Amino acid sequence: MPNPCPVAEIPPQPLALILEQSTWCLQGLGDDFAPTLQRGRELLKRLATGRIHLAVLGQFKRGKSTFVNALLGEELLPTAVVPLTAIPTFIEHATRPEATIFFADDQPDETCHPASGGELKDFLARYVTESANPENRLGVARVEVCHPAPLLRGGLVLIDTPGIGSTFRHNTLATINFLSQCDAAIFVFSVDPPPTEVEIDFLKQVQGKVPRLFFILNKTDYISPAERRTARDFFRKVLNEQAGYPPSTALFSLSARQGLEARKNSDEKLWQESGLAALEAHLLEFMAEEKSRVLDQAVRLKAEDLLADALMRLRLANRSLEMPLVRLRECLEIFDEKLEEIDHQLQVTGDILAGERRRLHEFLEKEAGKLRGEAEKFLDQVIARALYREGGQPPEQNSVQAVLDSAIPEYFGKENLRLTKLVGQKIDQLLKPHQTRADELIETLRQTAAELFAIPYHAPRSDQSFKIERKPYWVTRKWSTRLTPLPKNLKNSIFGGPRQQLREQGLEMAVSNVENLRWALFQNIDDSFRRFSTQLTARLEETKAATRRAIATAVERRQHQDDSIAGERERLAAAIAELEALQEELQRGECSPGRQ
Ligand SMILES: Nc1nc2c(ncn2[C@@H]2O[C@H](COP(=O)(O)OP(=O)(O)O)[C@@H](O)[C@H]2O)c(=O)[nH]1
Ligand SMILES: [Mg+2]
Repeated sequence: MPNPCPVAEIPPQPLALILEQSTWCLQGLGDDFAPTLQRGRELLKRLATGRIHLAVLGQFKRGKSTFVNALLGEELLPTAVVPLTAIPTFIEHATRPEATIFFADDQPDETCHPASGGELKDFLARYVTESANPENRLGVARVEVCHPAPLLRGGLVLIDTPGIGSTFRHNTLATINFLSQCDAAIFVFSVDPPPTEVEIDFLKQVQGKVPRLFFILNKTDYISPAERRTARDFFRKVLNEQAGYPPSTALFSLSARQGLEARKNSDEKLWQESGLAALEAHLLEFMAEEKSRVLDQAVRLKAEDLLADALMRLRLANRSLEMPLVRLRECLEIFDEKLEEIDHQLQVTGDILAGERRRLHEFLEKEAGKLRGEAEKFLDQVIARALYREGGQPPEQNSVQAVLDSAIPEYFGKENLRLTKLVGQKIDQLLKPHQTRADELIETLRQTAAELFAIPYHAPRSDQSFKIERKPYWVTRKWSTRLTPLPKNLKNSIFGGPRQQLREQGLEMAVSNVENLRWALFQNIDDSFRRFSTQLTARLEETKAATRRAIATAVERRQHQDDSIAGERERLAAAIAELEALQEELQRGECSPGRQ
């Protein structure tokens, strides 16, 4: 057996270079290799544009948006002394600034291609400020901004998040859920209030949920340089003693306001003094180290599979050209029988999946029914309590409305998270065995071909399954909280007075909010199943077509005594040698010290 990790004397070639050479080689192999070539190009692109999601977290008014603005070098995101609406903003690199608003329901996205910097700022303010979009009535789910800031050039995606523990408590929950999809986070404290209970509670919950967490102590311009040291030690101590973070945890003192001023006036000295220069350097270092390590690992495994797949098909074609024609025809027949068997199994899988989907719908109906009952009870109690507080007075609709405005988003926000997670787990649980089975089917196909034609077989090393790459998703939804105004002179009667009517409206509200939630989850189930089936069929078809074509083309040529066979074999042998060398280079890189 060859040594899997030969000692590297010459440093291995960079992964991007190996991939580039592979795509050149694949390019010369004709249309049959077009999908493989495409995959190679995608891997190269992924290496070049690999993204790291960095969330900026903290309680409201700590200076999160000011800090992001300082990094961008302009006052783009709205900042305010009052809390802003609960909408996360994703900022990624592009040469031209641009912003897109995504809505929670079916409204089409809205994009702004600004002619000036001020235009983009005004556009954003229309959607993410409390004054322009109170309580997020417009139903914005997410904002994406493209910006030319050099810091973002390497694939850093900054995410300005709504404050934890602010107006709606479920923001905190949504933040924690969302964190698992981020690569790193910066938590912003500010020197004016000492760490609050909300902050400490949040940080305790976050431990271990995000791979890398940095801390910032903002607004240091309020205090003298001597006090900064004391403040930093104090925050470190609290972080350690109350939230359980190690004493060595990175904590950067800075003034986002000064940083922003420095950037706006191109004042390098102030940029250094503001503390932002040190933080920016740290971020760049983090990006360089972490990003390349994680990406290199993932792309390398995929590249190995891609080369192994291309090599297998080239060897298959080569062997088909040299094999006795009778034996070749026999092999093709056996292979076609195997294909039929696989088609049959695919059909069976399709039937089972349809059944699983039905059962999942039933499960959802049951959960929604349960929730409907609980929500009705909950809202009835909330309204009854609000009415009780008013004693014998005629019910004041505005005060009941205020109670509902805060209770409904919190209650349904929590239920939304719970059910989305539950249904997501069920979908994963149901699809997982089919995914494994589909991977097995594809491998059986390749293995059969390898055995029939006596060529080496390489089991895939990267995770081949159909993982759908998602952008971090912030769970927000518009909940119905509005009471219909009661007629002014409505009196108590046997058909129910104003109290009775308010309680009935509460029940209707419970039903309609649960229905919204049920409908969104229903769509989610159907989407996941549809995507799964389409991808499964496409992948199997691609492997089938590619493998069979390599053999069938050879049969054709042999039957017609094609004169070009000798030349073709030479061409194939050259391509095989080239890809084998690249494969070896890839493996050498994987074993070389310094990686990992
Ligand atoms: N003095 C001072 N004020 C700041 C600093 N950073 C932010 N602020 C102010 O704090 C308030 C809240 O800032 P904002 O960025 O909207 O906070 P967010 O809610 O955490 O996004 C605004 O009035 C900012 O001008 C800072 O470094 N120093
Ligand atoms: Mg903000």
